Amino acid sequence: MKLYSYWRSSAAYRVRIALNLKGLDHEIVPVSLLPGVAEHRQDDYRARNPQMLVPFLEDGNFSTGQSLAILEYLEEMYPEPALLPADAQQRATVRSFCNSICCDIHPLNNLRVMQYLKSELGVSDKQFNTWYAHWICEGFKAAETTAATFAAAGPFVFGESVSFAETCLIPQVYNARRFKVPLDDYPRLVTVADACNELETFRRAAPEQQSNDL
Ligand SMILES: N[C@@H](CCC(=O)N[C@@H](CS)C(=O)NCC(=O)O)C(=O)O
Repeated sequence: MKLYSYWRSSAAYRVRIALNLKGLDHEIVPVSLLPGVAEHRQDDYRARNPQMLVPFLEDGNFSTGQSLAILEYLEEMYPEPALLPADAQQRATVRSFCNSICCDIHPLNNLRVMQYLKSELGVSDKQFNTWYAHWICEGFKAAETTAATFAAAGPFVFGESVSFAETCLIPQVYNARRFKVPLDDYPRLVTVADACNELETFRRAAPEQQSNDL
């Protein structure tokens, strides 16, 4: 299995965590998103993934982009250990939590949005940081409320076991810290993130553990 990934990509980080949790053999293929390099916009990569984004997974003859689609694919193809609960209603709750991060926070803050705001609309770094923090806080307020509701159930967002919830949350907390967004109002999210970051499977997926010379 090959995962096309960029060290600082939080969407790729989600999949790196899931691959480690499931213990799946894989090769990480670095794709530089750096302005001026932008391998993801070059013909080779575009031929592979017309969406021109990372992550992108190849598993034998099959390939797909979009981190949530990749997570669902891995769960269906390689069900053990399960990263979704057996119960349909609990699965919907986990997916709802993940979508709030992956669909309602991350897309507003990703690289091409940042580049468009800065270069096309002339937004300053300071204004951009305000924008960035705003969307994280909007999403984290809701995520914190949900996570606090389940806090008694175990060390992770939804109980005793890690699920897709942590594969999505931990990279978003990483981004928040990278952009110095204060996290004091989200104690449960921080507690879960810190607990996950102690685990070897999460540590190996962290940006600092990737090839970051690109
Ligand atoms: N919805 C996509 C988002 C992927 C995404 O935005 N990836 C970023 C890195 S985190 C990217 O490739 N950005 C390149 C760009 O914005 O030009 C997913 O979940 O995989």
